[in-house]
Parts: sequence; C-alpha cells; structure tokens
Amino acid sequence: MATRQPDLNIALIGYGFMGAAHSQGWRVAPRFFDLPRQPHRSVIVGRDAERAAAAADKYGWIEVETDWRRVIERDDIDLVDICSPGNSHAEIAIAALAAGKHVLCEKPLANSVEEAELMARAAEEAASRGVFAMVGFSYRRVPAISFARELVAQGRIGEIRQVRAQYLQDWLVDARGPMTWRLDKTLAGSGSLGDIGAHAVDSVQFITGQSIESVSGILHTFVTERPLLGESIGLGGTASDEFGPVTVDDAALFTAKLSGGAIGAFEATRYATGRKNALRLEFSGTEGAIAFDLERMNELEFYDRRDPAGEQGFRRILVTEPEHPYASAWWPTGHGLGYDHPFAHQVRDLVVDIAEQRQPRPSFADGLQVQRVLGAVEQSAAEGSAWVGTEGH
Ligand code: SOE
Repeated sequence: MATRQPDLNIALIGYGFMGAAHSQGWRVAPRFFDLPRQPHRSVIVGRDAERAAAAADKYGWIEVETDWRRVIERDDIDLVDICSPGNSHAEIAIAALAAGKHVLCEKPLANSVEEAELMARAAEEAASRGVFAMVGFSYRRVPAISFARELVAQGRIGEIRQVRAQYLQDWLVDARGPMTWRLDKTLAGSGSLGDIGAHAVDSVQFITGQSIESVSGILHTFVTERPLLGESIGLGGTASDEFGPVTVDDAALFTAKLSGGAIGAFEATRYATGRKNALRLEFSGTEGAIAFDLERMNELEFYDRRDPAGEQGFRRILVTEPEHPYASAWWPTGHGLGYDHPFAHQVRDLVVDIAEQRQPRPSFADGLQVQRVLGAVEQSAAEGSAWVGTEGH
C-alpha cells in the first residue's frame, strides 16, 4: 500500500471527445489502482459556459470556468489537463508549468516544432522544480502495446529490420461530411498526419526503442471544401449550406529510416473505407515478428522463429493475463479492455510518477521528437518527397 500524499486537484481544459476520455480516466483510475495521491475532478474549463456546465454534470466535475487563465491563477489547482485543440496547447502548458502546475497535454504536443520546442524547454525547467509534464499518447498504455515493447526489449524478435505502421479511419469518406476544427490547419496544425499519424509514430518509437531519423513522404487532400458545421464536437456533426476550405491533409504516407537500422512504411488516413479505428503495427525481426491491430486491442500476434519448424506460425495472445501490463487491476482472464482503459492507465502512471518525483513518460521531449517527425514529413511532402532528417526540425 503506497503512502498517501496530499490530494491532487485537477483542472480539465476542453470537454469534447478527449475531454470525455480524460474525464473517464480521472474517474476510474483511483477506483481500480491504488494511487498515492487522490485525484479530484475539481474544475472543467470551456469557453461556452452552458456546454461546459453540461459536461461538468455528465463527467462529474465540481466547478465550471470559461477562462483557463483563472484556473492557472488558483492556488488550489495542482494539475492542468489540456484537451483543447492544438493551437492552444503551447500557451496553456507553458503558463501552467510556470505557475507550478503539473501538466498532462493531449497529443500531438503542439501545432509546430517551434511551439513544441518551447514547451519541452518549459517542461525541462519545471522538472527541476519538481513540476512535471506528460504528453497524452494514451495508446502506449494499451496492454498489448506495452507488452509488445517488453517482448522487443527482451530480444524475442531479435533485430528489427522492418516496421509497418498504419492508422486507418474512414470518417471522411463521405465528401458531404461537415467541416470540423480537425480540418482547419490554424486550429489542428495538420490532419491525419498529426491526429492519427502521430500515434503511429509514437507507438513505433515506443515499441522499438528506436527513433525515426529521416523520412520521405507525401500528403494528400481529397476533398478541399466541406459544408460548415452547425454545432458539434467530436468527429462528426450537423452540416449547414455554406462551405469552408479544408486546409489539412486527408492522408499521409511516408517511408522512414530508424536509428537502430530498421526501415518503416507509415500510412495515416481518414479515407480507408471500412476501417474505423485500425492502428495496425507490424515488426519483422531476425528471430520473430509482432503484429497488432487496435480494432482487436486485446490481442497481440507473435511469431517465434525459434519454434520447431513444423509448428511455426503467428500465435494470437490474449493480453488479459495478470502477467500482462495493467491487466491485473481489471477483470478475470479473458475479460477484455476497451478504448477508455488506457486513459485510466495514463492517470495511474502520471500520479505515481508525480508522487515519486520522477519524470513521467512520454515527456514533452518525447512529444517534441514526434513533432520533429511530423515536421519532417511536411517538409518532405513540400519538397517532392525528398528525404528530410528529423534532427534539423
Ligand atoms: C486522441 O488520442 C486521438 O488521436 C484522437 O484525436 C483521434 O481523432 C482518434 O481517432 C484517436 O485518438
């Protein structure tokens, strides 16, 4: 039983899709994990007071604020959780860290490498004062993805030669689907590349322990204007008669060279007809292989070349055994987890790291590295798919 430290009062900025997912994480984590600090859903912040109040009721937040600056000024707030669009991340995170608040910031860390650099610098300085920042690449905490990293670290697939990473969704296939902030570059920074490609990049770097050093890519926008939205949050909404320009990529494809000598093929798209939320990862090594599909998130495929020749084949491991990462906190063997559980795992790890005064991962420096990859892909696409290094970004 961990020693109990003072409670942790949370302010959540944003009440859309991610605000809901993070609320669930804060609500559930203390019920299933033994946390050294008790998180309180203290304040939810949204510019629209009525909608923020409705979200507070629905997700269990005590107070409502319409200006994030006011929660940062408050002495009783310990942690700021940023779930607003990417264009607000840098300003809020830097102000919160300067005010001594721990920060959890949704991915991608920022809308540009420049902003991400400022954030990483602010986080490094804050860490020297015992104030910590984490970026919300929640899929690292899918048990099968954490387990894949363990298998790779143990050398079970040997030296990784090739990586295939796809993040496939199809919610934009209908050209009459409405505009959302996710299709506006000034708010979202980029399209499929930053929203879902960032997960593919982070997952690959996390599992392999290698970083992407150079890329060659293309970006493509299939539908360049869409009906403006009436009122909506999340991925869909109600369309109006007016049209607005889509200023981000619909699909991103790139090849990559990794620091450990592996090569990778990446694809992120919202036009993969029939694929709903398929983050697919495959690692081909000298001794074996691993494959994962988020649409079957409780499973991991593992191929071991050391098995007897006549018995070789991908085996399907149900990642719900007590030996598997995070699994013992939940249900009996075989009773799987869903999309929201990694948000609880993220809260668990963040709270424990804060209590132990240890840098949580992924850090803002990790988020900056992903941002450099995204920036390099954008530059490569603008330069006719030239190879671009991630270092200079
Ligand atoms: C959040 O982690 C997120 O990347 C969303 O921003 C995407 O839109 C979602 O489809 C996957 O999760």
